[in-house]
Amino acid sequence: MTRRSLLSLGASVGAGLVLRRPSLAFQSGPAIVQADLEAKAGWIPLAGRQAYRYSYNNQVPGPLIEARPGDTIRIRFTNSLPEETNLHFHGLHVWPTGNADNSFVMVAPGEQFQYDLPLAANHPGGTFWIHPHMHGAVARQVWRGLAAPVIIRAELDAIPEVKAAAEVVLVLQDVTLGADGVPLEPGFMQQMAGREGNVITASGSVNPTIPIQKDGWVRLRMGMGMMGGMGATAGSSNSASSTIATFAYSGQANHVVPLPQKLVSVEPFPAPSRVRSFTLGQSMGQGMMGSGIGFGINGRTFDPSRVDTRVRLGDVEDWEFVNPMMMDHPMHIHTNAFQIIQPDGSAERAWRDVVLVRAGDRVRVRTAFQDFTGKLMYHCHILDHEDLGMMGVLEISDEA
Ligand SMILES: [Cu+2]
Repeated sequence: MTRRSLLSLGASVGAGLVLRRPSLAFQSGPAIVQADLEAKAGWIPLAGRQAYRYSYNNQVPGPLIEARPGDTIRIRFTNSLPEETNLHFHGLHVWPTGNADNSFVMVAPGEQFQYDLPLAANHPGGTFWIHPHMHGAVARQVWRGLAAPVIIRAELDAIPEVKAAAEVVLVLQDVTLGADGVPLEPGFMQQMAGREGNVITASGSVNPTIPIQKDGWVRLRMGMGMMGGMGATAGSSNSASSTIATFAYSGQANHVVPLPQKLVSVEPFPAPSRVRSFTLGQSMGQGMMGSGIGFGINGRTFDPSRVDTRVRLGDVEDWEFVNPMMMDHPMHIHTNAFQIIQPDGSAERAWRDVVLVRAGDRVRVRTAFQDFTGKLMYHCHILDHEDLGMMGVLEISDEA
């Protein structure tokens, strides 16, 4: 690669793609992290043309929200879309009720809603994201562009070797535009398979170039949009590869930093008090297509007025997702992270908020219903499947 091409590639980096290094200026006490988010429809450049998108603050993806344990995230949300929407805070361990991560809230067009999310002092660090959770419209709204990254900085970020790395947030999104620049809605068969776009962006750009220092470390944080493309097991584009982003050397690190010897420890849960089984499948009922066929869990299509699973605050349970279908389903549980039970019966020492359950397979996860009571959701994160009804309501209460 010539110097000239390197320079021109360097100039193509999207604004804000490379974050500053996590600074030490983080020693002050808890704060209120306040942001104004406006969901709106409009024309935004995408892959060299104008595209009709839904955005937060005219940006696709939306602005990064960054907080620390103990902080309160306060979002003054305005819905300027021509339809109802709301916000879900994917992966955060916060109240699922009131004006926190409450997926039952619906914000009408022209309305405002203030979200308040107090983060506990022991909230884990990580990369999370905001997306709408408007049942029946989630896939379309995310497809049109609604997603924003959230970073919680905690003990992992304080490890010197981690702190020394340059940090890059890659929000991965895909969409297919029609000739008029409006995102194309897929047909029913594509919804069954999980829609896949032919334009793939990383933090809003097609194949952006990310400068990295020679001998330096880069820490990638990725937020995945549709979670589609894992849906079909046959005849899909899974076998095709696409370049999502390109790294190019730019400068030299002053000195070589070693990899950290240890990251953060993840403690195993105590033994579960109960094992539940969730079978993923098609179900009769009020399918979104009006055909009477929907997707469901344990034979039931999502109904926001029904509680499917009742658990007790503080309990540890194993949940087994059974997938007899011919397609994969990445399963997501709101509010409480989980650990995957491995073939030898031990719990993986890692926190997850989504687990991929492959066609014909079953996966067991272990979770604890900690800190928060209320109703929340668990669902397939192929958003078309969620919209088709592969979602249930969990109620956590402090009674038996
Ligand atoms: Cu699914």
